[in-house]
Amino acid sequence: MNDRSISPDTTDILYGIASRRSFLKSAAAIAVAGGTVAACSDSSAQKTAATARNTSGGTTAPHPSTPATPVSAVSTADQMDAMHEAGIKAFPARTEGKGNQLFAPKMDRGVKVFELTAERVQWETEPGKKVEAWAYNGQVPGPQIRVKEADRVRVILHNKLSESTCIHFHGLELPIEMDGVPFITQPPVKPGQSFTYEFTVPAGNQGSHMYHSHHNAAKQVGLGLLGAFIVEPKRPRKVEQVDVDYVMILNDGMHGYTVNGKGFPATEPIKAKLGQKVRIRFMNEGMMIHPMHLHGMHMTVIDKDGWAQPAPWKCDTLNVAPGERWDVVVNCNKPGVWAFHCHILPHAESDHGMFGMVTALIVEA
Ligand SMILES: [Cu+2]
Repeated sequence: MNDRSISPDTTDILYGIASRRSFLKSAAAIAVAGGTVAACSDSSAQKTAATARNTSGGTTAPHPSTPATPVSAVSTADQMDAMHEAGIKAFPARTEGKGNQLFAPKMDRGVKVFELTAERVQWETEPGKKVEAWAYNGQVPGPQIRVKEADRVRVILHNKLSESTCIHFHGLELPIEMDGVPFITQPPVKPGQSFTYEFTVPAGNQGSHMYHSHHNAAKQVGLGLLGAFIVEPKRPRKVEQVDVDYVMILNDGMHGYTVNGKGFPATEPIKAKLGQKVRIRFMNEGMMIHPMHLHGMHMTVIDKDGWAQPAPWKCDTLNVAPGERWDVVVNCNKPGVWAFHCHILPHAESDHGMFGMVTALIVEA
């Protein structure tokens, strides 16, 4: 087990291991481009990088030693800007693995059957940053379950982890024996065991819900045992007739600040055409609040935890607390690439540029 992945220090969460690595790379490249290093060995690159980092305004870096050649404020600013630019230009960066993929059920005499295997995998959260994940079917977030009000559903859980686990269906109002809380409603599902959950989705319980581990959850959900459970209504309201339906799951555990299991620049942009309506289903599986801010256009809030709001209301920053789901609709009436990020700024940007909970809404003209 990679110790760092289960007990990261704050610096790793804030700056990210890969960010540091790519910082070293870009700082070395800048040094070469600027003619300050003629032939660049690893150690000289790191020295240059360390000098650049120490003068970049970071508060956690050791006190800078006096560089041989004084670095002017302009070149320091240029170095920082180059790192910021490189991050933006890399977006959306390719990484291995995609979470939250739509899960097609198998049908068994009218029952929608979803089989989930919980197991350890390696997960790339941003380019070059591989972490240990505990995942359903190899995905973080787990595959997206989408059913309809009043559907009969069977979820078969196989535990291939080294710990017991279980699944709680967060937001669904189920019979108590299907609630998925060890020692309250069921025994834990031990390593090597399986457990079958089966229920009828109650009428009126539509909306954006979640499924996740409810056993040693700070670790298990933090490592990736979570997913979206969406219940489509039998009769959709006019307000929810949209062109794009996007699930955005936030997390802040051992993988750092992530949107659908990835950190910027590996996050996925939301794409729409001018004039289209986009529904965003925010879900917070983390342990911190995340006020999500969209630039350029407002969001109309229609649902909280799957329940319709008394009347839709507007905002541009929406606080999403742990366990909450908020559904909003954006009328995409302004073309461009609009930044979309958590507004707790250390979740989104550092000296090295944007990272973590940052993505974009791209409105194509
Ligand atoms: Cu945040």
